Amino acid sequence: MQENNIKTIYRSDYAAPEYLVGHIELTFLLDAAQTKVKSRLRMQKNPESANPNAPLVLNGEALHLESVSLNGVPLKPGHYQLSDELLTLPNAPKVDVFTLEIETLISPQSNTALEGLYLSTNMLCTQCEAEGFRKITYYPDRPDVMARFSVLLIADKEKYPVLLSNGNQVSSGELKHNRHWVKWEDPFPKPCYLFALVAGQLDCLESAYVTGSGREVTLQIYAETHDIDKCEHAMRSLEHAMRWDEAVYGREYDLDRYMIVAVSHFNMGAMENKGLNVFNTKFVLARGDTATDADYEHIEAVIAHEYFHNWTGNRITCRDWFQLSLKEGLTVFRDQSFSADRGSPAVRRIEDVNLLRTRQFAEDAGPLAHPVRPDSYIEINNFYTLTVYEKGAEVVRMLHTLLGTEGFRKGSDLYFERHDGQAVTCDDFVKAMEDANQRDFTQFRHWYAQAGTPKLTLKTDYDAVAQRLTLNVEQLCAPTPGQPVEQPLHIPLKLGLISPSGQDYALRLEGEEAGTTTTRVLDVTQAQQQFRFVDIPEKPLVSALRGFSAPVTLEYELNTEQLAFLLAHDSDAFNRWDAGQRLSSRLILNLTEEHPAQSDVELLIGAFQHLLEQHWDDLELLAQLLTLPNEDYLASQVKVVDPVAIHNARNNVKKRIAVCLQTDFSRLYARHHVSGDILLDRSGIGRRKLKNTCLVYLTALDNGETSALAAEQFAQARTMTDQTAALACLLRSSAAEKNACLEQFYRQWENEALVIDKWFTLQAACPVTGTLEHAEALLQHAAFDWETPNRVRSVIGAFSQSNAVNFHREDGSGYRFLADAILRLNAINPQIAARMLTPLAQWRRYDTQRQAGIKQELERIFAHPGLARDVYELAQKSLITA
Ligand code: B3K
Ligand code: ZN
Repeated sequence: MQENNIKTIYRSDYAAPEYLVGHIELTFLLDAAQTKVKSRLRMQKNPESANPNAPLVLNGEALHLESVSLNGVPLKPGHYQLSDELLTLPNAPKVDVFTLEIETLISPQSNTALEGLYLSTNMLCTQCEAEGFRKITYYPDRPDVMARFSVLLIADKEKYPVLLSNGNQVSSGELKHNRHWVKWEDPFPKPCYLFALVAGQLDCLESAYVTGSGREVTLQIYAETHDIDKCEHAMRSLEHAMRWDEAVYGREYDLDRYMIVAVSHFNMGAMENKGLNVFNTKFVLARGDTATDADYEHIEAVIAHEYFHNWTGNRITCRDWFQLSLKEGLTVFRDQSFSADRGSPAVRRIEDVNLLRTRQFAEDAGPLAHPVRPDSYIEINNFYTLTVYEKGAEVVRMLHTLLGTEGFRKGSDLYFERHDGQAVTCDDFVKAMEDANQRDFTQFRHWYAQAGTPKLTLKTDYDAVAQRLTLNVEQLCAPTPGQPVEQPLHIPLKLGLISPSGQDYALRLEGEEAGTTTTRVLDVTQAQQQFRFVDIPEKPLVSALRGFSAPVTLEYELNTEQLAFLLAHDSDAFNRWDAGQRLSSRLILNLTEEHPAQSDVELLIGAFQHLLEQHWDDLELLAQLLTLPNEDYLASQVKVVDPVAIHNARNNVKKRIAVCLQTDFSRLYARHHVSGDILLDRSGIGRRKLKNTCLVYLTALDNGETSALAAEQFAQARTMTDQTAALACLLRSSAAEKNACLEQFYRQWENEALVIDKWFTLQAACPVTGTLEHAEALLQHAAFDWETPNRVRSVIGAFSQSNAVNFHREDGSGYRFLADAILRLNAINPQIAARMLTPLAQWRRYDTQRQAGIKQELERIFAHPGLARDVYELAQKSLITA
């Protein structure tokens, strides 16, 4: 346990900064072992400060302070106070502008937490969000202090030929002792979390872009030499994202250069530093033979996400970290809309909702639940959560649904016009949406304040004589510990009514004129509400929550026939898929309770057969419709989760489907499998997704013939999609070839770190018995490295988050494995350690034996001396008794 430095920060304690920084001049004498940082700040007392006598307080951690001077006069230690986290100057000027100069020493190569300035392979780079800048120099490290940055980088010419920072390169030159320098200036004032520098031996892929208004921008992607041939897709993605933001939001890029650097040691996906994005290599590098179709898709989405932050995050930033969703929720919504426009909107929506419903809903129902705009935190890095990101995006999407595309655009235009160059709040965003559309979103704002997933219950009453359907809607907001009474939310309920012959009825509420609309949005605002639809000649089925119009759980009783009917007929692709998921979940979960459900199996198989007989333009969508709900989703449908029973039941259903539809799957596989296929366009992606879905079913039969099919695909694959899909199927089967294939894969890709990550993941996530021992052995593999987050995620993350059946072994050994890893990571990289802890927070969902096993490990973690703040907070909150 760790008790020093544990302090809870409250949103209600927000106060304007005491001092402002107009300009900061940074000089770095770069060296991996020891870097000298000189900072020269032009500062002034904030005229809006509530406390005119407050001292000047600067944040700083793990810094060696060399000197401080004020207006050119060196300060003696008596003139300031220094603690582990703060540098305080009680007598800083209260009125005049003054200059503060500070020199510090830092050691990038010993920085394994990868926050601040650190060494990744041979490259020096930074990560400052949320509070990493304080590990570089003493500074008011908070997002509402915005300053102009000038940065001078000095380094050895051979080790660090490329020297990058934010903004524009203004000059450069040579120095003696084989050193050189480059000076950068960023004309846009920014919070220090957006500062970045990169130094190293890097190659560059360059492209020219002209904005809608004619500004010429140089686009550059930097990577290590052997990776530069894998940057084309990222470049094309960036160009598409830039064009899209111009067309959809009217936003152009604002500097002469846009740089992206791919680094192999990175705590998360990427970082939107102004003009100089730093990326995890995983979200930049792609070549058909090294990256899967899913990788291509994720790269495009993350490149777009970071680019979109230039307006939603950088030009307009957050006032404080409680407002994180202001930039993250909005930017995720923007990247989701972009991806939908680029590919199959239905499939993208299905993927996004799947993530939300399985992972975010679980977070929102567990001990780590918090509102989209949290009220308190101990370690802000713990709040880069699915709730802030994914639920935050759903909240923005609901505003879009309520206002329509035009109204939303009016709102975003006003937001950009009003707040450009400012640090603002979630409330400011909603206010702009309201003011631009003369709407009142007072009630809607509760979405930002209330944690928990609301439940929406629908009941219908059909009056055949009056040809009227009455829809009774009830909303129930989950009580969250420590939260006052929950208020009813403003929920956009998008729906349609489907006739017995499968047609959508025109929707007219009582008292309205007749119209032709077949899908509409109802404003649900009360705890209980009634809607009456007229002119409905026959009893319809409700297609509720079309496109998943609100992040809620839906209770609407439908029998299996009705679900099969919706799967076949709903005009809303998302709801078609959802009906299929509900239908197959019911079947699988019945099996765990050992109810024979032969008729239901037949029903599902009939529904699948019907799908297979239709003509499909969107093969990806067909593949989604044929995929059984994942184990996380199934787990979310039951009160007490038995991961082994769920896994087995799902497998059983999969096998029964495979047996019945073997001929269809084989035929479909043969039709869409093109040996040696490398087509990376949409049609290629759809074909591969569909035929690999067929392969999953076929190999579930686990016979010599199906193993041979997978082995052949593996051997002939020219795309990483086909190679890994085949290998995953082989590893799950009893195929004799599997070890040889694993071996071959390793030898083939030994020098491609990202592919070797896949090699680790495929094994750690494999549901066969004995994977725990295998994962333990993987940690001893020469290529495993505790200091590389991607590698840690590829084994420990994959095992604990994508392998429920092994992780939840009844003897508790899976939990022990994870806890050991967390404690080891605690000393190396607290952010990664804390990320790994989240599966343990879910302990209340399991049976008593598993609960005890998990709790025991949580307690062991919590009792560990020297726990980092990140791990401390999550362990402590997970253990709080409800
Ligand atoms: N803003 C960064 C995340 C920073 C995480 C700090 N622990 C990436 C993104 O959301 O775009
Ligand atoms: Zn983001």
